[in-house]
Amino acid sequence: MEHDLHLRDRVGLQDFVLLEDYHDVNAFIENLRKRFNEDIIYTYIGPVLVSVNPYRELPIYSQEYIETYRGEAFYELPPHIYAVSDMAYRSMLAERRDQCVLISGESGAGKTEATKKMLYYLAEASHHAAEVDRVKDRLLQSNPVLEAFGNAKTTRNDNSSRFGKYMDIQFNFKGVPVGGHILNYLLEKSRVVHQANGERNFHIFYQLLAGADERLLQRLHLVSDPDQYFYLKQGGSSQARRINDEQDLKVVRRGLEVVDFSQQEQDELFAIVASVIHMGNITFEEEDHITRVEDGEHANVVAQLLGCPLDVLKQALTHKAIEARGEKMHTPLSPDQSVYARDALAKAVYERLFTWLVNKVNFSLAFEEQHGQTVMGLLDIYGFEIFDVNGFEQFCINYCNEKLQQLFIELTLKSEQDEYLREGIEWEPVEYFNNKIICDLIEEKHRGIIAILDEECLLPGETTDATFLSKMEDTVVHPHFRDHKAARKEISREEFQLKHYAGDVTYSVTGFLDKNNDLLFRSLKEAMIETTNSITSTIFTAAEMESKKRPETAGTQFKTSLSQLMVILMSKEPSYIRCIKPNDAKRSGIFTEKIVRHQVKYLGLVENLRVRRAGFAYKRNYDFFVHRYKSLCPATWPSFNGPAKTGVQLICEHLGYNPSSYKLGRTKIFVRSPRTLFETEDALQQRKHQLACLIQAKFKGFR
Ligand code: AOV
Ligand code: MG
Repeated sequence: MEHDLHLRDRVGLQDFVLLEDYHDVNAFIENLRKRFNEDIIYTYIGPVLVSVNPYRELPIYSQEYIETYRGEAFYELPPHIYAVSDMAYRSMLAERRDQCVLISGESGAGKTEATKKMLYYLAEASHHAAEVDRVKDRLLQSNPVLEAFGNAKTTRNDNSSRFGKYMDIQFNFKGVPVGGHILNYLLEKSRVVHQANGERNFHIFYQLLAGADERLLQRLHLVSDPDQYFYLKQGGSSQARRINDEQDLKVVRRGLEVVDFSQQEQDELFAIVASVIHMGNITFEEEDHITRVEDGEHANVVAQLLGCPLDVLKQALTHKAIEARGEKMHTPLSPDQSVYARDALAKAVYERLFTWLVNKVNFSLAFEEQHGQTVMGLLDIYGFEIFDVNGFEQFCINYCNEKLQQLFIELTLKSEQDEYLREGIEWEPVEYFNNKIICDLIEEKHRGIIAILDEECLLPGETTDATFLSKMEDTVVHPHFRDHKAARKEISREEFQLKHYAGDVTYSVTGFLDKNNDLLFRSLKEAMIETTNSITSTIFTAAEMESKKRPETAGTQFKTSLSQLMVILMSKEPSYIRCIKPNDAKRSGIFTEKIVRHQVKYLGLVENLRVRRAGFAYKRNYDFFVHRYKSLCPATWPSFNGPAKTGVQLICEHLGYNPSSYKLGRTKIFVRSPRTLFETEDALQQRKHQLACLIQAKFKGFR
C-alpha cells in the first residue's frame, strides 16, 4: 500500500503551501482537479485539510489505513483525514489540551461523512479492552440512530443533516475513549409536515414502513406504501434510488439496542413515529360553523398509539383553550386553524422526541469526569444551502454557517495576523473578506434581523410576516441586505435578500413570525401530558404549563446556543477540514470548475494559503517550550532559572535551528516549518528513552 501511496503522491501537490504561485486561484483549482481526477480527494494547506467529495466509495478507509496513519508524522504520508485525526489526537495527549475539529462546507460537500470517518478513527485509536469496545460501539452505533431521525433527502444531498451536532468524545489520561456527549442544534422540524418537491421527510418514517414486518405494521395500523400518507408524499419522491430504507432500519434497531433502549422504549418510540404519520392524515370538516375531525380512523389510531382519550385529542385539535377572567373557555377553531394545530402538534412531538433521543444517547455515553481527562469535539452542522424557496430554516442554517466561517476567519486569518502584530513579528498583511459584518446584520442587539423579528413577534396586536418585512425595509440599511425595492424587482414583495459570504440568498418571509414564535396550543400540550406513552408524557411536562414566562423565540434560542457553541470551540485547540462539492449532480467523476471556484473563493482558501505561506506553522509560549524541551540542552537541564525567553534561545541554538526558521516574539516562539518541530519532537522522544534507560541502569546498580 505504501508504494501505492507514494505513487499517488506524484499527482499534484499534496500541500498547497508548495504551490509556486500561491496568489493564483487558477493554479489552486488546477491542483485540486488533477488530484480529483486521480481519486485523490485530500490536500493540505499546512495543517488544514481540504477534501473534495468523490461521490463514490474509495478504498482508503480500511483498518490497514488506520494502522498506516497511526502515530506517523503528519507530513510523512499523503494527506488524509486519518492524519488530521491522528495529529489532533496526539497533540491532545502530548499537551493535555482539549481539541476540536471544525468541519465546514456547503450542503453535500462531505461534512457528515468526514465526521464519521474521524469518529471511526478515534474510536479505534486505542487498543481493545472489553470496556473500551462497549464505549466504541456506543459512539459508532448511536450515529445511525440520530441520522435516521435527524437527516433527510433534500435536492442538495440524499442524506442531508437537518440538525446541527457537536459531539465531545472523552478520553482518559491514557488516551482511551471512555465516553461522549452530544449537543444538538435546531432541528428543521417543518419538514415533518411539509417537504419541497424532490425531497423527503426524515429517513425514519420511510425506514419504518419499508423495514417493519407485517405484525409491527398491523400493530401500528400502517401500510408499507409511503404514498398513502400526506406527511410522507408531498415531495413526490418517497422512493429514493440511492437509499435502502429496509436495510437502514436494521442498522437503526441495532443502534437502539447498543444504546440501551429497552423493548418497551423501542415499541413506544415507533408508536410515536407511527402516530406522527397518522396525524398527517387527520382531516377536518365544517358543519354549521363547527369544525369536526372528518374521518375518525386516523385520529383514533393516534389516540390509541399515544394512549390518550380520543375525545380529548379531538377536542384539542378543534378547539382552543383560553382563560378569560380566571375562567377556562374553549373556543372553536376553523378547519384551517385545526390543520395548523395538527401540524404544530406533529412538529412539537417529533422535535421533542428527537431531543429525548439525543438525551438517551448521552445517557448511554455518560462517563464520570476524571482527573486527566481530555476531550475531542467534532462539529458537524448543516451546510450552507440555497433552495428554490428559502424560509426561516434556511435563514437559521445559513446564519449558523456565517458564524462558523467567522470563527475560521477569527482563528486562522485574523488572530494569527493580530498576534504577529502584538508579538512584534515582521509581517506583510494579507487582505481577506471578514464576514463579521453579515453576522452583525443578523444578530446585533436591537438592530439585527433576529431582534426585529422578535420585536414583531412580541408586539401585541396584528403583526404579520408582511409587517415584519416592511419594518426591515424601513430600518435596515446595510450593504448585505436588499429588499424588493433595492433589488429592482428581481425579488418579489414577500421576499428579502441577504448577501451571504457563500452567495446571495433570497428568503421568502412567509412563516417567519410563526416559526419564530413556535407556540403550541395549550390544550394540545395538556393532551400530550396525559398520554400513557411514557415518552410523550415525559417530553411534555406539567411544569412548562405552569410557567408564566413566555418562552424565548426560536431565533433567539438559536442565537444563544450558537454563541455558547462558539465559546466552547474557542476554548479548544482547533483543527480544520474544509469540504468541497465537485458538482451539483451528486455524481462521481465530475469536476465542475465554476462550482469549485466559487467554493474555493468564499471559503477563503487562497487567503488561508497566503497567511500560511508568509507565516509560521507553530507557536508556543516560552514557558511551555522551555518546560517541554529543556532536557534537550545542557544549559537548561535539569533546571533553568533565567527568563524563559533566554531558555528558548539557548535550546534553539543548541539544537542548531537555522536563524531564519524561527522568530522570537514578546511572549512566544514562532517556528516557520513544522519539520523543524517534528525533528525536535523526535529528539525529545529519544532523549526520554535515553533518560529512562539511565534511570533503570541506576536502579540496577543500587540493587
Ligand atoms: P454534508 O454533510 O456536507 O451535507 P455528506 O457528508 O452527507 O454531506 O455527503 C453527501 C454524500 O456524498 C454522502 O452521502 C456520500 O454519498 C458522498 N460522500 C461524501 N464524502 C464522501 C467520501 N469521503 N467518500 C465517499 N462518498 C462521500 V449537509 O448535511 O446537506 O450540509 O446539511
Ligand atoms: Mg451533513
